[in-house]
Amino acid sequence: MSDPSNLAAAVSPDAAAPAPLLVARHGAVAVLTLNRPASLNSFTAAMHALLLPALQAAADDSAVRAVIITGAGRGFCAGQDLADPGMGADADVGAVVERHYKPLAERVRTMPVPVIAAVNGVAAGAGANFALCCDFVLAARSASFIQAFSKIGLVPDCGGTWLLPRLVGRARAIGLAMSGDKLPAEEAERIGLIWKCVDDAALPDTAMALANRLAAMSSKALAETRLAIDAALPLDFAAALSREAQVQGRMGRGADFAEGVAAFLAKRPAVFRDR
Ligand code: T3D
Repeated sequence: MSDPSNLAAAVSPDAAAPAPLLVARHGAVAVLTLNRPASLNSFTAAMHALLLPALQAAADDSAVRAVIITGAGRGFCAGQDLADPGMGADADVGAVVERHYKPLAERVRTMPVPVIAAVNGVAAGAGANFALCCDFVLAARSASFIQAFSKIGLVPDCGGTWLLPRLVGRARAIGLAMSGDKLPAEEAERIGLIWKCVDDAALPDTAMALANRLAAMSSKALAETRLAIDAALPLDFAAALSREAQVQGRMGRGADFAEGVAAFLAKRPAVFRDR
């Protein structure tokens, strides 16, 4: 993936200001880079104005088969920019969450293709939970995760209250959210909060290799797998089995299944097209 700032086509609402989001395409992989490094890529209204449309564009583009989200500079994302006018302490915080963080979390969790967070540095507040919304969280060894909300009198948002107990259990969810302590990437991997932690220098290439691998798979099967696992959580075993049968029936009628089986029997790589 190398330095995304060299590769990205910047999109900014203000041509004079550096674009707060960089969007690049590498074959079937879309790379979105949060680009406010001086403020650890904290979310502003201007960044939100680009981020959700960029995710939507990736969802709508049938040539995109995986998405990587990462940060420029030494941080991934420090959550809400607490100094952004209309978004910080003087804001109707509930309205900000409704308007920005809820659609963002929902968009990531329902993408038709896998989404990888390549967490290059600190991920705090909504920045941490935005990463945790992604299907894979790959983190640089020097990165960390902070549920910073309690320190400023808020509760976890951007899906944190739902995600944390499911990922690491109630005791750790409560511990992380109440303490607001910094959780190093290695510890985050050890307790199952994230997929993997890799050496800092290896993060871009590891993320791109994973994205390319996922892009070559059946996007439909991967998206339905995410949905099936989330949908099964509140179900009893019998209901989960019934849902599996119903979804598998639909998948079994799809072109990707026919192609997967044909490729296996012919001992050739499959070419999946469904999305
Ligand atoms: O409307 C709403 O508010 C609702 C939405 C809420 C969702 C949320 O995300 S609430 C949580 C908001 N985030 C935080 O509370 C985290 C605040 N940041 C920090 O605690 C620390 O910056 C970090 C632990 C993340 C990193 O610490 P460190 O020592 O590595 O860096 P630093 O020196 O604190 O930060 C570097 C610069 O980024 C600094 O600016 P400066 O002094 O160099 O000009 C700092 O002010 C700026 N920065 C970091 N985080 C934010 C920020 N500026 C604005 N907002 C931030 N969230």
